[in-house]
Amino acid sequence: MAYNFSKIEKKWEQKWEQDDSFATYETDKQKYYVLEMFPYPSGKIHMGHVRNYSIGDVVARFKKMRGFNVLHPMGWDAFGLPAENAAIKHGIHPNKWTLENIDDMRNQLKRLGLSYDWNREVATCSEDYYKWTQWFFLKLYEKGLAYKKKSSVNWCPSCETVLANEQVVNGACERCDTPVGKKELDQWYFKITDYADRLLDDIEKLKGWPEKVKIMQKNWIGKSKGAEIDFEIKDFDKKLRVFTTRPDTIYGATYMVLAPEHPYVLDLVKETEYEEEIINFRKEMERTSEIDRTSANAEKVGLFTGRYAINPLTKKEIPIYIANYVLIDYGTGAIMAVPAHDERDFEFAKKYDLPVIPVIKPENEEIDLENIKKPYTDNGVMINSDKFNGLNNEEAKSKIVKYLEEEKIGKESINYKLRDWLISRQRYWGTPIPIIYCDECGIVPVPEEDLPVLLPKDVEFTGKGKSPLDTNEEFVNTTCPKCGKKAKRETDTMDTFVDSSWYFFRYTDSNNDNMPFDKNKANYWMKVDQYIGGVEHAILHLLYSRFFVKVLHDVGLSPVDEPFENLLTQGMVLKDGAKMSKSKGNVVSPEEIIQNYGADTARLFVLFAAPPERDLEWSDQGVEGCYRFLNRVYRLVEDLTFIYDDNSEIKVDSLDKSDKELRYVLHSTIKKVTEDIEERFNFNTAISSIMELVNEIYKYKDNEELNSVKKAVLSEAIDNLLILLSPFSPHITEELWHITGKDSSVHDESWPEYDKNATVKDEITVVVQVNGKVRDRIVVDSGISKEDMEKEALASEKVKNYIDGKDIKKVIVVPKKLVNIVAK
Ligand code: ANZ
Ligand code: ZN
Repeated sequence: MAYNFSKIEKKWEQKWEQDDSFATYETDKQKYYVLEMFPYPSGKIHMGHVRNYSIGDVVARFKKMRGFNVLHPMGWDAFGLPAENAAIKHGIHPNKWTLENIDDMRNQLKRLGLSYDWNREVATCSEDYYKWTQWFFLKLYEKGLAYKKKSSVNWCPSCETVLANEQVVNGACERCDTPVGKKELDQWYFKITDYADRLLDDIEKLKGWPEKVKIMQKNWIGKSKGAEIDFEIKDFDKKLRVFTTRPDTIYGATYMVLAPEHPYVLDLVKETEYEEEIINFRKEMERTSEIDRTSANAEKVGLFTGRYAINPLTKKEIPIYIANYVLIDYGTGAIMAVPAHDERDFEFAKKYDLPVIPVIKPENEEIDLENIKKPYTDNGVMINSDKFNGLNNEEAKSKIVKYLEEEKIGKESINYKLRDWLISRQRYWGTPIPIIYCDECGIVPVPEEDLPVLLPKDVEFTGKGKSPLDTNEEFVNTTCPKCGKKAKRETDTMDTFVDSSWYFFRYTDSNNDNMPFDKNKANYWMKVDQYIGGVEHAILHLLYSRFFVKVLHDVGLSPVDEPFENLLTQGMVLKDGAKMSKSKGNVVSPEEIIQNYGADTARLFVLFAAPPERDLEWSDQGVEGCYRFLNRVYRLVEDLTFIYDDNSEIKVDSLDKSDKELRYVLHSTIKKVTEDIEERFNFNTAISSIMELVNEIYKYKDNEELNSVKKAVLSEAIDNLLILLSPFSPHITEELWHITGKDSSVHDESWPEYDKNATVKDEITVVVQVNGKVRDRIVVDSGISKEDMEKEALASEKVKNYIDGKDIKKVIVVPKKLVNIVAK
C-alpha cells in the first residue's frame, strides 16, 4: 500500500487524543519542563510556529524516551490590540474573535501531532487566568512595586484617542492620518528598576542562554558608573547638575548641554532674545521620537541659551546650549560636553564652532593639540589638567572624583538605562487593573476576595474617543471597599507582557481555583528546563519574566529566582532570502503543506533544513525530498512484514561481515543522533544520519539471503530506525511500529543505548615495507586473507611512490602483521 499520510496522521492523532497520551502528572521521576513561547491567537499558524513547536516537540519526546517526566504545555497570549481592531473593523466582539481563533489554531496545532498536555492549556484572556494576573498586581502594589506617575501617550486629536506605538505610522494616526500629538496621563508603572542590579548580576547564572541574548539584556539594563557634578551658572541662583561617566575629562568640558525639556530652560531664557526660538525648538523636540533624536546618524542640532556656566576646575565660563542629543530622562538631563573625547560632542562642537581642548593623549605618542581631527576615546595620559597632568586617566578619574567630593561639588554615581515598566494601556482587551478611586480614601486596591474585576462583555467599539471601559457606566461606577461610598474604577488595562510574565507558572497547576498555582507543584516543575522562542523576545519578555519571578520569589511564592534554565532562540523562516510575511507575499501556509505532504513531512523539513538557531530558507525541493524519504521508509518497513514474526535474538558470534557492517552503521547512528539532539540540538545532522542508515538498510536487504540471523539483524535495525525517527515524524513511525507487529506505542519506547562493541570495527593495522623500509601502515579487516593483504598493500598510494616504474620481484606476507615488497 502507498503511504497514505492523511489517513495515518488523522488515525493516530485521534488515538492519542482518546488515550490522553500526553497527560502529565507529578511523579517521583526526574522532571523535565520544555516550553515554547505561546502564540498570539491571530487565527492561523505560520511556518515560524511550525518550526518553533517542532523543535520543542523533538526535545519533549526525546527527553521522555530518555526517562524524564516531561511537562510540555501550550496556551494563548490572548489579550491585545488586534482583537480590538477586528472589533472596530468587522464589528465582531474581541472575546468571540479571540476564542474562535484559538479554536482554529488549536486544531491546526493538533494536526501537527505535537505532544502537548492539552489539559493544561491556558488563555490569558480567560477569567480564571486574569484573576491571578490581577492578584499579582495587588502583590506588587503591596510591596510598593506598582505606582502611578504622569507620562505621555500618543494622542490622535481627531479620533480623540490614545494610540499604541504600532498605531502611529510615520508620525500620523494609522486610521485617519492626522499628525499624532502627545498627552500627559497618570499611568501605572512596575518598579523594575528596583531589581536592576539583581537582573544584571544574575545574568551570570544563565549558563544555558545564548551569549547574544545575555549581551542584549545587559545593554538594556545599561549600568554606567560615573559621577554627578554641580556647575554654577552665571547670574542664576541654581546649580546645574550633570551625570558623566568621564569625570577624568572635566578640564576639557568646553560647553554644557541641557535636554530641551530640562526644567531650567525656560527660566534661563526668560525675557531674552533667545526665548522664542528656544520655545519653538522645545515644541519640535516633543514631536520627535527618542530613537530619531539619539540615533548615531541623526544630525546634532541645538541652540545657545545666552547663558554661561563655570567649569568648577578650570573656573572658565562655558556656554550653555540645549540640543536634541541630550535626553531628559537619562542621568540628570544635562551634560558637560567634552568634544575632544566624545563623538557626539565633537560633531556638535565642529558644527557650532566651540572650542576643542584635549585632556588625554595616547601614551608615548605626540599629538597636534591645536588641530584635533577626531575625538580620542581610549585611555591615556592626562594633559591640560593642572595638578592631574601626567597621571594615567583611570587613576585621574578616581582622584578627580575624590577631589570633587572633598570640595562638595560632586559625588560618585551610578546610572541605568533601564526604566520602570509602564503597564497602563488605555484599551479594552486586556486585564483590568484592580484599583478603585475614592474621593475620601484615595487609591484603594480591590480586595483579593473581590477578584476578578471582570471585563464587561457589553461594550461598544468605535475606535474613537475614550476606551470602551471608560464609557461603560456600569463598570466605572462602584463603591469604595473601605468606606462604602461611591467610587470609580481604574479603566486602564495591563500591558500584555504582564500576562506572559507568569504563564509558565500557571501551566504547572493550570486548573487551580484557589491559587495562581500550588507551591509544591511549582516546586516540582520549575524552572523551565528548556525555553524555545524567537529572538525578538530576547529583551522585553525575558526581562519582564525574570523580574516577575524574582518578585514572586521575594514574596515567598516562587521556589526559584530565575525562570528559564536553558534558552534556545530559533532563526527565522525565509523564502527567497526574505522573511516570510504577508506584505512580501511570500508566505507558504502550513495548512497547504500538511494537506499536500502531511504533518510528518512538514516537521521533518523544518528540522532538517537548518540547525535551529540559524535562519531557514524555504525550499520546495527540500520538502519534496523529505516527503520522498518518508515514502522510502514506509516502503522499506512494509516490504519486510514477513520478517517481524521471527523473534530470534542476535548472536554476535554468528554474524558475518555484512551483518557487522549494518550493525556498525546502526549503532554509530544511534550514538550520533543521541549526541546531536542532546548536546547540540543539531536536528539537521541527526536526520541526515538517519537517512544514511535507511540507505544502508536498503542495501543490506536487497543483497542478502534473509536467513534467521539476518532477519534478526534487520529487525533490530528497523526497530531502532523507527524509534530514532519518532520524535521528528511521530505519525508515520507509530503506524510502521504497528506494522512491525507491536501493540505498544513507539512513543512509549525507551531511547536506545548504542552497543559500544558494534561501533568498534574489527580491524588491525598492517605494516607495509618496500625493500625492507616501512612506507605505510594500512587498516584492514581482522579476518583478511593473505591474498587480500597483498592487494591492499600494492594499492596504497604511499607505496606506489616507491614502486612505480619498478619490477616487483617478490611480495612477502606475514599474516595480520606485515607485507614486504621487493622491487627493483
Ligand atoms: C562627559 C563625557 C566625556 C562623556 C567623554 C562621555 C565621554 P553612558 O555610558 O551611556 O551612561 N550623557 C549623560 N546624560 C545624558 C543624557 N541625558 N543624554 C545624552 N547624553 C548623556 O553615557 C554617559 C555619558 O553620556 C555621559 O558622560 C555624558 O557624556 C552623556 F569623553 O560626560 B559624558
Ligand atoms: Zn473610600
